Amino acid sequence: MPVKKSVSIEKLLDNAKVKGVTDNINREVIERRESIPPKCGVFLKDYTMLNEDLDYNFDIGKEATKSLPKIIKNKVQKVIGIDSPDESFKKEYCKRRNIGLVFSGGPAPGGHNVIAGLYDAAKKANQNSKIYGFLLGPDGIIENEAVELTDDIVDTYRNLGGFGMIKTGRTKIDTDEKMALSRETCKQLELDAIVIVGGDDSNTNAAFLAQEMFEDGIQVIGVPKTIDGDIQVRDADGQVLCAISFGFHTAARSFANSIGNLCTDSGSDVKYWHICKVMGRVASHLALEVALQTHANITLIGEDLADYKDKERIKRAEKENTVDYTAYGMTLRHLSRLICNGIVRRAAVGKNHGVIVIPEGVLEFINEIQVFIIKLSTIIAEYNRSHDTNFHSHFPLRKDKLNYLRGLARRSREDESFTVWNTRDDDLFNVIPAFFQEGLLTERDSHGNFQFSQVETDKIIMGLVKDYLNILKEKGVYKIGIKKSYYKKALQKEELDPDSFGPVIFKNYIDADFLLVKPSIVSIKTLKKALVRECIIDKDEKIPVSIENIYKKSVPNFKTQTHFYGYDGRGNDPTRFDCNYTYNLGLTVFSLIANKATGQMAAIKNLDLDFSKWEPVGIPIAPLMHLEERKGKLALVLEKSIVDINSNSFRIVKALREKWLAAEPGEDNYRRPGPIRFTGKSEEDRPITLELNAI
Ligand code: FBP
Repeated sequence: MPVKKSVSIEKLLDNAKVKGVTDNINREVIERRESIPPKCGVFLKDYTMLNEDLDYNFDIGKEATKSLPKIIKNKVQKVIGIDSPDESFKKEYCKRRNIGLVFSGGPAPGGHNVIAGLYDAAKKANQNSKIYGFLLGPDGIIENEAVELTDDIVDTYRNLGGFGMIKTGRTKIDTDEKMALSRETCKQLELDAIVIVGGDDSNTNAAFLAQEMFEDGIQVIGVPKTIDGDIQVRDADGQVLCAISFGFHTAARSFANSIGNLCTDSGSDVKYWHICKVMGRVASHLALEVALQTHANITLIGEDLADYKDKERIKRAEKENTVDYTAYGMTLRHLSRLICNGIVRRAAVGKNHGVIVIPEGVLEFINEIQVFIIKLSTIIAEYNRSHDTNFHSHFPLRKDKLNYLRGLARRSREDESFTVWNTRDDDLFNVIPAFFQEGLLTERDSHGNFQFSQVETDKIIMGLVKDYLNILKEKGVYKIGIKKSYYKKALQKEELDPDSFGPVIFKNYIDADFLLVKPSIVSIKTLKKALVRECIIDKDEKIPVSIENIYKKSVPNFKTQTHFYGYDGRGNDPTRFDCNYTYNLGLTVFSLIANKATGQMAAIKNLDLDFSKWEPVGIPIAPLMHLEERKGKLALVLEKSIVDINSNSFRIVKALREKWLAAEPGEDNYRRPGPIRFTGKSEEDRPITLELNAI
């Protein structure tokens, strides 16, 4: 046979087709880059102005009034489009400006469109305006590391995910020195305004910067970013101003696509429970949306666990005229029992497989864990404050950290006023698994937050679940149900009478579709004993092959695969909802700047309604701030929104929980969300949570 001469690699790499398919840029990217999102009605006009909307009220705290006097009286501002304002307005609106923008915290899909919206609006008003992107987060402001954005840079990232254009970081501008350096940067770049695109902590930062730079005439505007979805703003009367932060929809859809695929796999291969941890440092919004998108069999919602009340304990305590604080909130043990219950019930109808969704921050809602987190955060912060070195560098090993804690427990025995770590805390801490101790002692982020993404939440919960399932297996409670028709067929093949064996082996032979082996039969030995006792076989006879096989099929093997969904969803290209939302947030930012606002957060009202009803607004940040425990001390911060257990979305998930567990014969009730689609009409217009909460 003639040998075909292969083409040289140089020639191959030069081939047009090879070049096309190995290029960094594909059709999806080109389509995304070329697409300009629709603008809200007000932005179709040449100019915009702001109208104070006095229908919104806030419960303003004393501390916020004291610390943020220059911006505390800010009101909600509605953006209005205007065609032909007077000349002086036009002149001010279109004056040449220098604006700096920074990403702060974890990436969230849509950030690039905030820049694109701001850039387009600023350049439309004045071609000579400059937009600077600070590099690597707030460090870029402190160190004056900035890049002037150009058409080329901005066009490269339109509608694309990540924060790659200027990167991000988690530094906090929280000392006089960092503040002075930031002010210096603003002076050097002759900035008129700084835009901080970030989560609750970063918007808190924005408020303090706005206060600090008020006299300098530098405006500071925040933008609500975080995949966690925990920046949701309502006024004191519950009127919604910002229904969700940007990035949430994309991350949830991305997680849901993967988890939906696991539902399909689980129902096909029928041998694994897929354990899916999903991001969300504290609140369970992402898990809730994933539940609605996929109908996974079990979804934990942290806020729901915290709300649990053990009625029996409460009654018992009431009778004794005392209060049992442990009756409020679910314990880890109780939670593991509930999960086991779902697993055992599904197994009973032949489904020893399924999908469990666990929010990364769920432990924050478990009382006993929360106590440890607060105590250890206080200890670490106190150590860092009073020593030259950092707690984690001084005690790099777990055993050193444990020794330090033991020392504190000793101190508590000698000094009654020292209560932060006592002997009981130390004893309890020492019996938890090493990897979990490691997790609880992990370094806090620069805002003093506990980093849940570093903790193997799923491992902790599933460890307890596995232990208890083993107990249930030994007790003969955890069994796989055998379809009656299958059992009968198997026995008839061996010419045995199913009706004489059935009542001896199964506890529900007469009236069930799925047969459950009696709890007393937990081994081949006990199976034989039962058959001999009922004189179905002789002592010396072997168990019939089909009976032994059926028994073996009834013995569960709990096999899991664990998955973590977080960074992947954060890096996904944005959904159309997030593309449109963020582009209009960028336009709103410019409108706020051009109209002299400061200390405001750009937002879009009515996200739950049709796009034509979206209303760009500025929300005052200072009135939203309240005191919260951070690094062991009370600090003024923007409140995080957690899942409201009275919301429609949660109540609906709760009501459908049993259906989605599908612990009954028949198919599961999974939903296939499919991948994020930039074009086409098949994707929902907004998060399902938003749709439901708006009803
Ligand atoms: P932000 O609140 O900064 O947007 O970040 C959210 C988040 O993605 C959480 O869901 C997660 O717990 C955390 O960031 C992970 O942090 P890191 O990127 O530092 O690992």
